Amino acid sequence: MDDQLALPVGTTLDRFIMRKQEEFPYASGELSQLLRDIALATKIVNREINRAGLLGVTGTFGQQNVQGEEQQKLDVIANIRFIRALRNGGEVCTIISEEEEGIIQTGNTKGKYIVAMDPLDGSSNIDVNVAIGTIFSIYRRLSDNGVEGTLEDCLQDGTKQVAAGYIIYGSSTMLVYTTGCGVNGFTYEPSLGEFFLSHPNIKTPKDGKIYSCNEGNVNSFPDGINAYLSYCKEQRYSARYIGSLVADFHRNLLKGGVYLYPPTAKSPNGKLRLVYECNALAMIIEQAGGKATDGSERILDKTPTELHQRCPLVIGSPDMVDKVEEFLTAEMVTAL
Ligand code: FDP
Repeated sequence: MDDQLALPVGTTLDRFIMRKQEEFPYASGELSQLLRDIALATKIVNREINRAGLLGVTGTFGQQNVQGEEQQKLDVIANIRFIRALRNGGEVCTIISEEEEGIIQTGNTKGKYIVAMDPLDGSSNIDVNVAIGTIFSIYRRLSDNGVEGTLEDCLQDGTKQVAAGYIIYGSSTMLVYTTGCGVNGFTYEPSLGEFFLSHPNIKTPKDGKIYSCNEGNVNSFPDGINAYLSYCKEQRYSARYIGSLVADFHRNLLKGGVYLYPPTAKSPNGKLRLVYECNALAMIIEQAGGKATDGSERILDKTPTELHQRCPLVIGSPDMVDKVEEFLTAEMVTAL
């Protein structure tokens, strides 16, 4: 009983990052520092989100971002907080953000890393107290140290990510990340101001019974996707769609399921962004034993040509992603 009431607090994120660094004898500690900088920005953004209703920072900012989407005040705040933390940390030379059209130079020309991020994902849920998130990818720069990062540094294949992660601001706040050796999840303890390892070595179920997509778009989904959705109903799967990519992804990662954002009439290339949404989640799901494709091609093999490039996404439990692809292939064969 005593044990249940006073559980040990466990490994902090800082200690975990330090231990992982020690496993690599030549590691310089810069990536570890960068991960700590992200964790610091997360704590600040978490505070702003929790107090948003009281501080009057809900609602729109009055401007559109580069995608023509209405920016929320918290989108802008999160963008500023993350950029500031990465700039002050010193390890990042260049940043790509959903909220900014061009690449952002931090002034740290000796920084070895590039960060691509969606500082606040799921904007439509901000004002209604529903889970939202942050997504990030970390790349090693290709250009020489000592100069500003280049567009080429920012348009690397997803396979080149050295780390990727997300933060979910939900019933509790969690940071989940991978450096290519498995996926680990940390839960924030607000009274201590620390993240603690709560979900070590996350593996996604091989198969699942949850499908997640915006079925309001069925009239313009590809036939193969609609055939798959009919199959889900025949199988009596559960439909679960929050409309915050991070939250939908996180639930399916833990419980087993598939998330789909196919091409639609409004977004013929899908809605999600390859460089700072799809790639990070694709690396995480693969590290957890799952799959991510655009319906036919592995996400991590796609070479981005533009910073804000969109791409269809099918991501989740491997057997479910395979099944979606089977339906899409059958559609192509019948269309021949
Ligand atoms: P949002 O535009 O609200 O920021 O990243 C884009 C995203 O949210 C995802 O988080 C979410 O899954 C998706 O768009 C929701 O799009 P729909 O409203 O078209 O379903």
